[in-house]
Amino acid sequence: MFKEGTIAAIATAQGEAGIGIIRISGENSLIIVDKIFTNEKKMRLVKATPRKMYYGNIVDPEQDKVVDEVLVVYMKAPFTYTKEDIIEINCHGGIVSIRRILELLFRYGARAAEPGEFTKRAFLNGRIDLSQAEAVMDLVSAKTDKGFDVAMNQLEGSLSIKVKKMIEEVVEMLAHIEVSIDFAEEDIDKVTLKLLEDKCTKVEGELLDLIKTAETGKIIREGIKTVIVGRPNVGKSSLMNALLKEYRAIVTEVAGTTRDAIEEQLNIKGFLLKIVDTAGIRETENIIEKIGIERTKELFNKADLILFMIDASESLTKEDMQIIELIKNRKALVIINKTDLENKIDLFSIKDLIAEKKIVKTSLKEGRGVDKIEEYIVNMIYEGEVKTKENLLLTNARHKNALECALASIKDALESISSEMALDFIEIDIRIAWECLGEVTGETVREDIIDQIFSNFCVGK
Ligand SMILES: Nc1nc2c(ncn2[C@@H]2O[C@H](COP(=O)(O)OP(=O)(O)OP(=O)(O)O)[C@@H](O)[C@H]2O)c(=O)[nH]1
Ligand SMILES: [Mg+2]
Repeated sequence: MFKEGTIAAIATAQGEAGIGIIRISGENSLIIVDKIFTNEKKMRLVKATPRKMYYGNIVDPEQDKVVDEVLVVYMKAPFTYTKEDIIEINCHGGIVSIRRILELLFRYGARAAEPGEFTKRAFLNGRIDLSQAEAVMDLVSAKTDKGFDVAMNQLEGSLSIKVKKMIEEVVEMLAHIEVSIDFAEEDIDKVTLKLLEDKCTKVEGELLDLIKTAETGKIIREGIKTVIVGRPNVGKSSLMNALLKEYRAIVTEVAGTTRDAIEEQLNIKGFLLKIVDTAGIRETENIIEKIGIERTKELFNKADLILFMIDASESLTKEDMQIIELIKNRKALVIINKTDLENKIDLFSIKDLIAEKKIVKTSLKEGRGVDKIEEYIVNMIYEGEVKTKENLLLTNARHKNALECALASIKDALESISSEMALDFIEIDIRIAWECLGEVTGETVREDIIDQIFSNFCVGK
């Protein structure tokens, strides 16, 4: 799990830029960079004062050639991101300078950092726990303010503190049970079933509160996957364009205009919406259109939200009925478009068909109703949200699974308690709850899982 060595990688984004930063971490950082750094005073970097920036050149000693003009800063272990010695080289942005400096670093003993290896070291060296390390990745990839704020909160330890408190409560129970079993004969304050029941009920409540936030949390982190579906020509692409406020998808009066799915991301009042405009669903012999419709069906199955559009100027068709059948158990909004034309739709019969689903009427031609759709989406997100003062939301499926596993074990324990089982029996359930909770912070998580989590990071983070 822990790979030795001094690692180096570009820490800034690749491409043309004012500066690029190369980060080096590990016990040989100073020795390695000292070999390729020089300045007017012929200073030795091994004598550098920590956290002070030094101006100079990176040189290729074999060719006695200046590679780039740089600023170098040394940060001394353990007060660094990884708790190891770190050096950052600020060079000119652009791929050539960075590549050349990295090659020199590799020549003199560093190796290329794996994805997420800096943050992994911060975790393995005990500076942050696993949920905080995961928050680092969320911060970097956040697309909205809300997503960033929630990740920042997690990095600061809001989730860790909460979970650690539950771990403490669980460990306390385990210790009390063990003492009571081991010293059954002695006159000590033994655990009672009542006491265990109270404590387990408390933890159960805390777990439930946290798990409740997961739905909103997922949406904030990953965005809402939304698809626009409907028959050809009802105005799906027109809606896509209206939401994006740009002419993105081709709109024509020809049925079957959109053949391939068009995916875009947009920000609705701080929330990320991943929206797909699809090929209209109908029977067709056209091979391209057929493939497009198959795609639509796939996207439909994966969506968090379906925007189902019908045409007010035509009565419902067989295709409409098929889609109505498909959205029955899904989160969906029904959009009746083209309300500027003569109405051919019987609203009452539709209401019967779609039961409790909301309906919004639009005329995209006249620009009416799009704000209602946006409002519906934002309300839908807030519906699931438990109001928390702090931005503490479960955004990560891994955390949610671990907490659900802890909850199930606590429920088992409560059941054993109510049927007055032996203490060692109850202890087993509580121990499993402890293991599940520890997966969130990384205390009890398996090595291969840790490796897998960090492999999703970007290089240099
Ligand atoms: N009268 C009227 N026409 C509309 C409205 N919305 C869209 N249209 C027109 O309807 C036609 C089809 O619109 P699109 O947005 O291409 O429809 P689509 O559902 O994407 O169609 P396909 O890609 O073929 O499945 C175009 O000529 C639009 O200008 C509306 O509210 N009222
Ligand atoms: Mg279209």
